[in-house]
Amino acid sequence: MTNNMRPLTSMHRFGRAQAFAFACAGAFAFALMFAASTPAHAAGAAQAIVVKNPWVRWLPNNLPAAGYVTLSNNSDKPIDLVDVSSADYGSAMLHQTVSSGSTQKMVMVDKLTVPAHSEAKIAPGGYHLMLEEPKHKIAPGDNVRLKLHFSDGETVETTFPVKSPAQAN
Ligand SMILES: [Cu+2]
Repeated sequence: MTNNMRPLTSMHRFGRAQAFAFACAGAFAFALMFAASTPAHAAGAAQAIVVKNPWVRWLPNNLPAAGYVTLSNNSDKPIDLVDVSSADYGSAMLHQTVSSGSTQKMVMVDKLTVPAHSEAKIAPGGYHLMLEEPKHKIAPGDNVRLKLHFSDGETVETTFPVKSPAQAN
């Protein structure tokens, strides 16, 4: 137990960012330690984009599902989400819900900018990741994988828990 505690103590001298990068370097034990307090992110070098609160709203009767997520940009430059793909859906697109008068429609969007040191929310009523042509049966309680492609060349693949409209509140 004493041996286990020593690295934890020395880690307090690191800043949070350094500690986070350290976890990314592949130290599995540290990754586990930080799992509770840090958002989900892809493995590898320190990422400019961090993905938070991913989830998919499932609809019955083969209606399209919608993916929602908050994108946080830790870099000094704006970064665009430019594409979405999925191992679980044949079609994945970035859509935006727009109101004109009393009607709403959704339009395809070719990018979503995440401002430097800020966030962009893909959330109900605004943007969504339109998910169609499921490659296998997908139901609430499942997890699906979506890959987000960014203008800086990075891709982030993340697990999205699938929820029913009731679970999504
Ligand atoms: Cu849509």
